[in-house]
Amino acid sequence: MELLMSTLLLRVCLLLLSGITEGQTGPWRSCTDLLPLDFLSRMLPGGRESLRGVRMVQDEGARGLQLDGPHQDLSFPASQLFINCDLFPVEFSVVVTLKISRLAPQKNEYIFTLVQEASDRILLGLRFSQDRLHFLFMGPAGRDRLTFKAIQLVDNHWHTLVLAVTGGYATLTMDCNVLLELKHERPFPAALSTQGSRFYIGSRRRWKGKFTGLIRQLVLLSGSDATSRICPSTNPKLAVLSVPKALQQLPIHPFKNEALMYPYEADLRVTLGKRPLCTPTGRGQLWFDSLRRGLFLCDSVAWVPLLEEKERLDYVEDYQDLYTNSETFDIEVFQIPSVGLFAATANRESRPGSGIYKWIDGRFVPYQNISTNEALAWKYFTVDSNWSERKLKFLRYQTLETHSARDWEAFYIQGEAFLAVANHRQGDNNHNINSVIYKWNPSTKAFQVNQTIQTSGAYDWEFFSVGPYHFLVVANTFNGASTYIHSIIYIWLGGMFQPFQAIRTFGATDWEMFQIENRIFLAVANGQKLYETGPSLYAINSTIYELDMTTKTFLKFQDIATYSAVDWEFFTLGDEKFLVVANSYDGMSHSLNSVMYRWQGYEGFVPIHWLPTTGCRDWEYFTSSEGSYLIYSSATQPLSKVFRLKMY
Ligand SMILES: *[C@@H]1O[C@H](CO)[C@@H](O)[C@H](O)[C@H]1NC(C)=O
Ligand SMILES: *[C@@H]1O[C@H](CO)[C@@H](O)[C@H](O)[C@H]1NC(C)=O
Ligand SMILES: *[C@@H]1O[C@H](CO)[C@@H](O)[C@H](O)[C@H]1NC(C)=O
Ligand SMILES: CC(=O)N[C@H]1CO[C@H](CO)[C@@H](O)[C@@H]1O
Repeated sequence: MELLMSTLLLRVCLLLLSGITEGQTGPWRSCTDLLPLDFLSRMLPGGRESLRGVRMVQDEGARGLQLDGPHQDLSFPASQLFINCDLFPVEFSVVVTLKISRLAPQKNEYIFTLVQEASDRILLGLRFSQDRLHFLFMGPAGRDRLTFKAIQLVDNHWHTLVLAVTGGYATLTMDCNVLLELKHERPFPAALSTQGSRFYIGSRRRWKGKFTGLIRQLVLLSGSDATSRICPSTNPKLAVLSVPKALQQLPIHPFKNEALMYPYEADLRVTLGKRPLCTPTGRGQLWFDSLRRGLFLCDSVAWVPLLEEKERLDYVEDYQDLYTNSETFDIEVFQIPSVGLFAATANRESRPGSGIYKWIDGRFVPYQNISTNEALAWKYFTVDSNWSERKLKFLRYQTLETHSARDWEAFYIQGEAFLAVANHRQGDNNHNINSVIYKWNPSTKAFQVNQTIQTSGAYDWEFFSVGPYHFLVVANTFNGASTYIHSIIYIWLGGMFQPFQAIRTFGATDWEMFQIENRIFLAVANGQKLYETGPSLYAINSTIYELDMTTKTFLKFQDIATYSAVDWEFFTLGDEKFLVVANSYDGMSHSLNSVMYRWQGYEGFVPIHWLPTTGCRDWEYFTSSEGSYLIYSSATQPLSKVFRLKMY
C-alpha cells in the first residue's frame, strides 16, 4: 500500500494542482509554503482581544499602524514561518509601505529584524537613518551591511519600498522607481539558519531604535524581485502586495450631515480594542471594533457608527420545530427550479416512512411521505431524475442492493454521472465489505456497477475536485475490532479510483471538503475511540486537514474537540466562513451543544456559537428569500430544528 501510494503520488505530484497554485522558485520552497508572508496581518488581532502595543492611525488618506514599542505581541518565532527547514531563503524580497515624519540626525530606526534569542544578535534586519537605508545580515565572516545612500524616506509622505536580494546583488525600488542596484562583495549567505530566532516588527527587540513612524505593509516573499508583482501602480507610493484588511478600508466619508465635518485627513487617531469611553475631550476620536469590524466616531457623548461591514452574523435564533415521522438520520435540503425549496428526511420507521417538506411562507410544511425501511440517507440529484412534472411527486426509480447503506454521494466526472454508496456492514457484524460506485448508463437509463472498493464500516463518501483532479474520500468507521483505522482518499486515474492517501481516523463518520480562497481543506468528524479493550471514548478530536501544495498531501491543520461528531457543515455568510459540527453524544447524554466555528485566518476556526441539540445527526445550511438558516436532524427524537442566522 505504502509503495503503491508513493508511486501514485509521484505520478500525480508533477502535474497535480499546477492549475491552482502559482509556481514558486528558489530554495525556500522546501522551507515554507506560506508565501507571501504578510507580517502585519500576523500582528493584528484575530477579532476578539485588542493587540497591545499597536494603534491604527489614518494619515494622508491611508491607514497605518503605529507601534508603541518592542512589545512581545509585535514579534513571533521564525519557526512559525520556517516549518520544514530553518534556512532563510537566498533569494527574497521585502515589500514595505511606511510614512516617517521625523527622525533625529544620527538616529537609526528598525523596520524589522530577525534576532537570535540566545545571543541577542541580529541575523537580518532593515533599518534607516536620515537619508540611508541599511540592510543588515549575519554573514559567515560576521556582521555585514548593505547601504543604500541618498534615500529620502523621512519626508512625512507614504512610500513603498521593495528590497530584492539575489545572491551577490540587491536592488531597491522606491515608489516603483528603481533607485539603486548594489553588488555586495560578500554575498548573502546560502545557509542562514533561523533556528532559535524571532522576528521583531519595528524594533530590534529593544526600545533603542524603535520605529516611530506609521507602517502599512510589510511582506516577505521568496524568489527574486517582487517589483513586477506590484509595479506599475496607479498609486506607486501606496503600491500593494498585501495589506491587512483592517488597514484597507478607505476613504472614510460617511458624513451626510455637513455640520458633522471632522478633519479625518489629518493624523486621525483610531483606537483598537475594547470600547473606550467617549467624552467631550475624545470628540472626533475613532474607534475600530475589531469584533464587529465597525468603525465608530465619538461625538463627545456616544459612539456613532460610521462604517460597518455589510452583513455579519449576529446571533442564532431557534426558529422552527419540525416534527418528523420518526427519528431522522439524515436531512437533505434541495431546490427544484421553479417548484421550490424542499427538505427530505430519512426516517427510522417504515410507516409512514420518510418525509418530504416544502418551504412555504418561511417554514417547512409536510409535503409527501415516502415509504422507506430504516432509511439512513437521502441525496437529491438530477440525472433524468424521475421527478414527475405532472404529479409533482417523487416516484420510485431504481432499487439498488445495499448493505446497511449510510450515505449516497452523487457526482459527475467528464460529463458522466456516478453514485457512490457507503455500505456499512453485512449481517450483524461484518464491516469489512465492498462499497460500490455506480455509473449512470444513459442508454439503459439505469445505474450500473463501475467499481467496488473495500471499506470498513463505511459511513460517508465525499467527492471533490481540485483543478483537473477528482477525489473521493471514504469515512471508515470500524473494522470489527477497532475504530482507529485508516480512511482513504482516492484519486481518479485511468478510469478508476486509486488510493491517494490514507489518514488515521477514530470512527470517522463524515468528511467535509471546503475551499477558502485557494486553500483546500478536508475535515473529518470522528465518532468514537474504541480499541479491542477499554471503554469507548466520545470526547475526542476531529481534525481539519489542508492540502499542502509542496508535498501534495493533506496535512493536519487544526484539531477541534468534539463529542461523537457525526457531521460537519461548511458555509459562507457575507464574506465570513463557518463550520458547524454535529455533536451527538458525550458518553452520558445525547442532549448537548453542537458548535459553530468561524474562520479567523491564521487562528483557524474559532468557536462562536453553541447550539443546543438532541441526538444531532446532520446539519444542513440553506438560504431562502427570507434569510439564512441551519437545520439539524435528530436521531433520538422525532423532532428536527431550524435555526435562523440573524444578521446585522
Ligand atoms: C405523513 O404521515 C403522517 C403520519 O401518518 C401524517 O400525519 C402526515 O399527514 C403525512 N404527510 C403527508 C404529506 O401525507
Ligand atoms: C468505469 O467508468 C469509467 C469512466 O467511464 C470507465 O473508463 C471504466 O472502464 C469503467 N469501469 C468499469 C469496470 O466499468
Ligand atoms: C486534541 O488536540 C489537541 C491539539 O492538537 C491536543 O493537545 C489534545 O491532546 C487532543 N485531545 C485528545 C483527546 O486527543
Ligand atoms: C426513466 C423512467 O423510468 N421514467 C419513469 C418515471 O415515472 C413515470 C411515471 O411512473 C414512468 O412512466 C417512467 O417510465
